[in-house]
Amino acid sequence: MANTILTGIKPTGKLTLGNYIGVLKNVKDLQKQGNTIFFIADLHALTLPIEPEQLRQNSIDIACFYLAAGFDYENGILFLQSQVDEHSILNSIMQNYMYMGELSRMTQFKDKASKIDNKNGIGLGLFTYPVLMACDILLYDCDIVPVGEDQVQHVELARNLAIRFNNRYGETFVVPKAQINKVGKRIMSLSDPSKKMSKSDPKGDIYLLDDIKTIRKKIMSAVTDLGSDITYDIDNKPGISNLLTIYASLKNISIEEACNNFKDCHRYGDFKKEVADVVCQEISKLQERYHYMLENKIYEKALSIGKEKAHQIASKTLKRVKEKVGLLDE
Ligand code: ATP
Ligand code: LTN
Repeated sequence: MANTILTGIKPTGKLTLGNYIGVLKNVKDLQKQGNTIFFIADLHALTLPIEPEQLRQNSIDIACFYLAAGFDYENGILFLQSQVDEHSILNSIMQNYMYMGELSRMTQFKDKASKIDNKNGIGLGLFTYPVLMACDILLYDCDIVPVGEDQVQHVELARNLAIRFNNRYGETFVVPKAQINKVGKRIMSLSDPSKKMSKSDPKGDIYLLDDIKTIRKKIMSAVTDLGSDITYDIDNKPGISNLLTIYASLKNISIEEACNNFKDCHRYGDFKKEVADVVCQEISKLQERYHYMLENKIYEKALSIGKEKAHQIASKTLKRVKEKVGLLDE
């Protein structure tokens, strides 16, 4: 049987080059590898304060970017998490099988909670985030969850939860596995290459909707390291290594091949110009397709078909779970 591949992006802010390289860029290839289910994790975006209008706009943007990246919604499923009620219902069942100790060890929780000044004002949803994320995954019997490196810990938790539930009630859930990119699993900030490029913590990062001139400028002024050789060395040359990763992943080549392309280059400026060319070319094509999806409202059709298809699958899983735990179904 074909694999089921599922992933989500939360509409917390404007999408970055990190999101593109980590997930969006692979959408087309993933679709060749199995049944694909992609969604917009809008309920997850509520775990930190966000303006309603911003949330709505970000959600539409993500749908358009999935489509612009080449997602074929007739042969896969694209939907909004909040429009498929089964996510929330399964969440209220599964939270009883996840332990507080496990949740408090999650790096994302510790990281995001540490940035909130008022420690009494940390929402419960931020803490229980991985339960809902596990439900997103388990509802669709999916085998593979392609994510950036930062999300692997959450997928592991979903895996443990599935195994725990199956042990208690018998085979119910497919046990999922995270899949990370060989190149580009963690794109770093251009202004501080010790930090992840992240849409909710802007650090001079490249946004997919930045104008092309701005993107070029940001790359040309990216923080680099001492020396002038173009070599991959995360510890001593984090800035250059990050630019090499961006270059290699957009050109679909290995880091070794990328280094080889620049073995005779001894000027950071020349190297950055080539990286900028590659990024600008790719992003300008993407932007063109994004505008097409937005202006022609293609996303509305994709989401409305996707919602129905997602509901069909999710309702079957939920029924199975309700039966197992002893909840009466009609
Ligand atoms: P936030 O800043 O709100 O935590 P984010 O930018 O990390 O968001 P998500 O919605 O959490 O974005 O991520 C969507 C997908 O993009 C995830 O699979 C995530 O791992 C991946 N991703 C995000 N940032 C990067 C990055 N810098 N490098 C590689 N992959 C990334
Ligand atoms: N937590 C993820 C978004 C997300 C997700 C999921 C990814 C929510 N539910 C299920 C994969 C599978 C993130 O922050 N990128």
